[in-house]
Amino acid sequence: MSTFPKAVIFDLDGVITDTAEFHFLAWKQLGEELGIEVDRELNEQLKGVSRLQSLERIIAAAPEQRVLPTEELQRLAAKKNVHYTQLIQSVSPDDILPGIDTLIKELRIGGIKLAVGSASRNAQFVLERLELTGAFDYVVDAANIKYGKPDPETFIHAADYLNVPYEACIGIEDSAAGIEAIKRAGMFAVGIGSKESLRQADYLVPTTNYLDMITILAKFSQWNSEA
Ligand code: B16
Ligand code: MG
Repeated sequence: MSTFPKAVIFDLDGVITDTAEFHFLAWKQLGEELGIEVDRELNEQLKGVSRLQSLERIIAAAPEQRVLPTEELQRLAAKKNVHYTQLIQSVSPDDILPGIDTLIKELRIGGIKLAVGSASRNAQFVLERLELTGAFDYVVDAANIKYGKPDPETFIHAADYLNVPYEACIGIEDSAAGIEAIKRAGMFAVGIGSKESLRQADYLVPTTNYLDMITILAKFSQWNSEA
């Protein structure tokens, strides 16, 4: 087994840029329109989860149970996306989270392939706004993914495209669903956030400021030698 990774698959929202906050604000606004409170605790369960599934979780969290027809769910999901796309118009390269630019550059110099594995159908637009489109060898199109996170399909799909064995991949995620997806894909999982929500991560840092290539490679190598 290689002690050096061949690919790193980055999550987008909450890892490369803080659009996770914009998703929260957009769901909160929709929640207010529906009379359902979307607080940060509920929001943790939405991170990394597809738009429609997030909406289903919000509706399930309402004190009184509601059953909405599919067309209504789709209309509400589209409405949330209107709120969200308004918020992301202002995204610029200044919004790349600290440490990410350096990490991308160092990994590229190290000859490691790079991909984005996001559940967001707005990922391409956000990457364009960040002027990062050319930085990755592959960007997973969420529209082509049948089973969203926590299913491993997003990460498997990226590794297959890059032609890299799963155990030679590192996934970086800020969501519990995403960390579970990376682990189910048989990859090394770097978590950004708290131990309470990202228990399954192989290596955890509180914020992207702490992402350092040398440490990540050392932790990966240790994980591989223990496997
Ligand atoms: P959209 P990630 C995920 O992106 C977000 O974490 C999640 O909150 C959102 O619901 C999902 O994308 C779908 O996004 O509505 O833009 O298609 O974290 O996987 O990069
Ligand atoms: Mg995320």
